[in-house]
Amino acid sequence: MNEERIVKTLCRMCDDRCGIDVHLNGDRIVKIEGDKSHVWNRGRLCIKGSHGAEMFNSPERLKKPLKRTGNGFVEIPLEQALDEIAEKIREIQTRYGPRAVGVWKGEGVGFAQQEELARRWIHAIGSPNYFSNDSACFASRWIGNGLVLGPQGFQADVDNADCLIYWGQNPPNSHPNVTQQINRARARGARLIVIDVRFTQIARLADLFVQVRPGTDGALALGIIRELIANNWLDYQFIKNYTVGFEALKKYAQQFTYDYVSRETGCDAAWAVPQIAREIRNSMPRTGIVVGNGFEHHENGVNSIRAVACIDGLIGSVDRKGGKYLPAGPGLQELTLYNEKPLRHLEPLGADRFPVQYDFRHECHTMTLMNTILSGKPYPIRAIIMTAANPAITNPNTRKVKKALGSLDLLVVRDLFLTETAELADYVLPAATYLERSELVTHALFHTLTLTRRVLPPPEEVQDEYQFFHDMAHRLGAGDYFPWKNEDELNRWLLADSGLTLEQLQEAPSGFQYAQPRYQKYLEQGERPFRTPSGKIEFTSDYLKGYGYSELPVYIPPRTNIPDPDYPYTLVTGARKVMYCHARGHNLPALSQALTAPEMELHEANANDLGIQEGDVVRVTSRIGSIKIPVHIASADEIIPGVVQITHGWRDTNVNEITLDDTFDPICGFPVMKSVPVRIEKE
Ligand SMILES: Nc1nc2c(c(=O)[nH]1)N[C@H]1C(S)=C(S)[C@@H](COP(=O)(O)OP(=O)(O)OC[C@H]3O[C@@H](n4cnc5c(=O)[nH]c(N)nc54)[C@H](O)[C@@H]3O)O[C@H]1N2
Ligand SMILES: Nc1nc2c(c(=O)[nH]1)N[C@H]1C(S)=C(S)[C@@H](COP(=O)(O)OP(=O)(O)OC[C@H]3O[C@@H](n4cnc5c(=O)[nH]c(N)nc54)[C@H](O)[C@@H]3O)O[C@H]1N2
Ligand code: SF4
Ligand SMILES: [Mo]
Repeated sequence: MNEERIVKTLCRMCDDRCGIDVHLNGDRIVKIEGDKSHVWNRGRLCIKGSHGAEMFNSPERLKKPLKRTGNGFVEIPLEQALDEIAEKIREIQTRYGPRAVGVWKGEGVGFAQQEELARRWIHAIGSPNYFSNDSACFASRWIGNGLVLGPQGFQADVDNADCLIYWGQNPPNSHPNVTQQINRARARGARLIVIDVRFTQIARLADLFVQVRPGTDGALALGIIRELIANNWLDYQFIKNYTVGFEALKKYAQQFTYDYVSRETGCDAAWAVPQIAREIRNSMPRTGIVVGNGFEHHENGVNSIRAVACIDGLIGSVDRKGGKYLPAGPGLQELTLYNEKPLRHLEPLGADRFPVQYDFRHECHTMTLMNTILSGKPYPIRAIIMTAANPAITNPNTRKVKKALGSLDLLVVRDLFLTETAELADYVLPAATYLERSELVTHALFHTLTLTRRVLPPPEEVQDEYQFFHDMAHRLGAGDYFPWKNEDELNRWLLADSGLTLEQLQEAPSGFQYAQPRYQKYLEQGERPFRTPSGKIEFTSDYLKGYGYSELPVYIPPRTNIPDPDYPYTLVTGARKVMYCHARGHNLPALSQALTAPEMELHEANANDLGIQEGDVVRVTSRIGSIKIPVHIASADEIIPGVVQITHGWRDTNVNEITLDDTFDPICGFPVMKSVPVRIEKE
């Protein structure tokens, strides 16, 4: 009989990176438990993490490459699949030019190393067309914060904050460990403010909950700015020495009176604004403000995020203990080729219309991609190599996504399962899971670096991300960019300048602490300590002005504030459910049993108007289509009247069939997935 053994590594069922103990019996994973010694999750796991073995052992997991034929998919050997794919890529690049091929990385492999491999590969073969789930995730927060503070990884220092503001984020569902951090902070007396359109789980813990209409956070933030300025609750020394644009912001914020903010947000601003401002003043500078995905899917997201980041500058919480802290990175080598082989002259797709997105993220625009595939304009894109993404469920306007991806000359999908997107592919390649690869993962807030373990080798014809991009680059004459024989060699190279070794990391399976926290680093960094164009915190941005945008974080009311008689409701999507990560997990019994069906949250007053009872099926129609879905009636105050919420990720009731792919935040190009005008009818 085999003895049970435990291997420590990190969970990647979502991107939260909890420490896990993987229990093995021989070469079988029998269970996964939380790593009690891990600084982040301290032994806890969410339901997804503790069922990682179910995904790993799933009978539905792909183990062989599939090729589409006239009779559907057939299994073919890996080497043949790679040869044929490389040949097709060569043909397409010869016929249409190098940029006719793109790569698309999804949330399934997270960010950092695996993302950088995809970026490296596409540049190595001469195309600038890198796409990812980032076009609808987190990039707009990066840009909004980056425009004000500089594009670095500022994070709320939750463990040391005296006041925490969770704004458009619900950690119990999306970041369970953050909830524990918040609980610990509250136990030592920190205050908690939550601002959301829904009375969420985190709102239930809050000292102060403020409910706003979708897409109106910018108005509230500017109202708070006005209040802070009017009361002199500011860090004048910091403003004087380290910021630009204060007078212009002060002048602009004057319009954000209680009346105006109340009208826009729907909250009682005369009550909410002074209370929030006073809480901020009482904890200054130990105020940790977190903005979530709730800000991102609106036409005014970046400017709303900028307005919130301005508060950090006004109260001098930037890089302060308990404020908006800037942790040090581990100093890994750069895998991407943007410096070595910049390809902007090849017109990365969407960079002309959304140059800020490209400047900050070196990322193309997935909604433009769908139109480009279908129209051939501004130039043909005929092949997409996709890994760890399922945009046939997760991108807006999924009917168009399916049409576009299905019409490519070559679609290759690397996944663990035959997803809705994989079903459109010419080749489906089975991918290694997080338990079958080894990568360097940073928990910046704790300054730890972890080398994740290859708990088991992948099955014979299943490749990790590195091996795939390596083999493909070598077949396409770009092997020089992928000189490392395997992931271990790559990891060693990544560490070369960091002063760390693989061996050191191997000896610290729950993470190696590479640095100690240090605050106010800007004091030591001369005249231009922040990475903005001016080197200071930018309340106004000349850079944005240069592209024709407003220099101020202006608030433009969302269109949904004036209801369209044909589409009188505002659809918010994507509120996370703890058992699923986007379209993932729905095929795993333990997770799907925890929540068996999607539903639409509807305010009880609206339900009464429409004559709808709990569980009734309604038709929800936007200007691009309809879906049918059962209703959950939210009691008064749980959701704002006139607003409905549907979570994405379901195959048969896919809300992204009705989200819009042609209405964008003008700065970052994000689609409106949280302010979609819809009509609701009882079926
Ligand atoms: N279980 C699980 N965890 C996940 C994911 C998952 O799919 N499942 N996805 C991961 C990913 S990729 C991401 S990006 C993060 C996202 O993580 P979060 O940002 O934490 O997303 P949510 O927890 O859904 O919180 C979004 C909140 O915004 C609110 N909201 C919507 N519109 C508005 C608005 O206009 N203003 C305000 N103030 N609030 C608004 C919603 O009601 C919701 O409560 O979660 C990550 N974690
Ligand atoms: N309406 C609406 N839509 C949204 C959102 C919203 O709030 N509302 N949120 C958006 C956000 S924030 C995001 S991040 C996107 C996410 O969108 P996607 O990137 O499409 O994310 P997933 O649906 O999780 O798809 C990940 C895929 O990776 C596969 N996978 C898992 N592990 C591995 C691995 O190790 N290797 C490989 N190769 N594949 C793996 C999974 O099986 C799954 O099919 O969705 C967006 N879509
Ligand atoms: S939050 Fe859950 S799914 Fe995400 S890493 Fe932690 S245990 Fe895994
Ligand atoms: Mo995301």
